[in-house]
Amino acid sequence: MGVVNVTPDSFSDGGRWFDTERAVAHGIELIEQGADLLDIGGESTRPGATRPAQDEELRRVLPVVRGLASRVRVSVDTMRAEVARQSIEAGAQIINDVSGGLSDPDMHHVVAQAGVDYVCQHWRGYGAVMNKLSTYHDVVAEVAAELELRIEACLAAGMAAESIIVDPGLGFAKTAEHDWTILANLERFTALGHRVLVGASRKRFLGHLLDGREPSGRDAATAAVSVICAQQGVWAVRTHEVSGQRDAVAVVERLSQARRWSSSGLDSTEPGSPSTDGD
Ligand code: PMM
Repeated sequence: MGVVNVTPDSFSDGGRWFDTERAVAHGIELIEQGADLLDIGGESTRPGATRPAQDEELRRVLPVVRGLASRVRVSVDTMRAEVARQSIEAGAQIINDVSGGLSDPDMHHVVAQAGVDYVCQHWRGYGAVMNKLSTYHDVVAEVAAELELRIEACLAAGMAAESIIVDPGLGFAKTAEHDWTILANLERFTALGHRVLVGASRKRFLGHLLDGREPSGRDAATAAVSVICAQQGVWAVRTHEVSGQRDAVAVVERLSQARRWSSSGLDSTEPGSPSTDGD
């Protein structure tokens, strides 16, 4: 899932794609790099961020959705039911709600009525306060339990179980230590029985690991996280850069094919086996 932030203030690419034409061109570039989905967002969720008014969010997002939805599956990153409703009308097939429905009481009903897919992320509060909410005894158990409650709310509003995608929400009311603990226990989230999405791209916990390196220098580390996610059966990773992530996931897929071949007793140099072109 490639990220198209139509915001002046997102932490890793704020302002770069902040007009319709540039945002659509960036989306097309990510499709060319191999993105299967694009996530379009008009509100920065970084710690300390202030929220745009709803009209401003609509003004940022809708033309970009219209410009990209005929080319690829489009997701819209919003916490507002009205933005979700109008985005679906404009062609979005997924609503990515980082608040899991906690921000807007109408969100689950709008999504359920439209019958589109819904990313239900773990969340405890808006960017302005979320760093104060990162207290856990057992982060994996608590995030999984809080997500289960949100899944129940989605189902109660009439969403089909298959349309729900869960996301542990790396960096959302979580310290770097919490993010690593979640990544070390991804099976707890795939065990919830829904598709899982992970958004690690260029995040703070990778910046800490890399001694404070700038967000744009964190893509190789992000690709390493994408490998771990692919190995753990995560359905999608949300990333700012796509080509390196695609390559990383291709290695995991090729390796699991080689494992299947070798465990079935077949030799990869046999006719009809994957290419042996000498590289
Ligand atoms: N992270 C950000 C924004 N939206 N959505 C989901 N589902 N998961 C995430 O981890 C996530 C998200 C923050 O990153 P950005 O400012 O680079 O968009």
